[in-house]
Amino acid sequence: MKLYIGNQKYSSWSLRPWIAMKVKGVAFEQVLCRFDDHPERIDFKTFSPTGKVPMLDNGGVKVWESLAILEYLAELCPDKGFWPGNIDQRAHARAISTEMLGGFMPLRSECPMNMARKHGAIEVSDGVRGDVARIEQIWSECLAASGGPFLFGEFSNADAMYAPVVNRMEIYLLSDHPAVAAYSTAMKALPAWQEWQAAGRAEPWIYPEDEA
Ligand SMILES: N[C@@H](CCC(=O)N[C@@H](CS)C(=O)NCC(=O)O)C(=O)O
Repeated sequence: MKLYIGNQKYSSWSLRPWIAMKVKGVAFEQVLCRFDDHPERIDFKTFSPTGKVPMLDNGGVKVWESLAILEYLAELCPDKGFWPGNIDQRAHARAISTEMLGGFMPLRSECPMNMARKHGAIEVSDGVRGDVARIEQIWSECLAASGGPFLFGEFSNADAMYAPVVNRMEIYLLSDHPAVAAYSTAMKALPAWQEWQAAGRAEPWIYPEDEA
């Protein structure tokens, strides 16, 4: 199984299936595809119909779109708990995952994920403040209901979808909500998180458009 990903410093969509596969112990080969115009750059259109990463290739079965990849993995490995086992929790997990996929545009555009950025506040819009408040609500409700340490207890696809937000909250000092602190501590303790972050920090390539 091959997972095509973008730069680990910046590619928040790539992080989602990558961290889920690592945490759940699904073996895969990763293919790093740089965003810039370097001569070694692989043209994303040669492997991905949308020209975007992430893209999973399982013996010729191609799945693109981060949430579709996570759904595929859940079906491929039904015993690994990619989604919560309880139907009510599963519905909730899918709802907040879809909310992440299609929403939070101000946060996503003004506060890009950046694994190597020094921590420091930036000026943000009311839209970002609204997104942060909604995410604080989602995380605090889920953690209160499940008891943590992840949104539905054990790590699930919902956590994969929100993983990049942990970085954004931290580097731009966006929240001092206790649920954000608790959730971030759990996420950052994962060996998979640490592996991704170390790889992102080791990348020498800087893209000004992703440096808020
Ligand atoms: N909705 C897509 C978004 C994918 C996406 O925007 N990927 C970015 C990297 S994080 C990308 O491939 N950008 C390259 C480009 O737009 O040329 C998903 O969930 O996978």
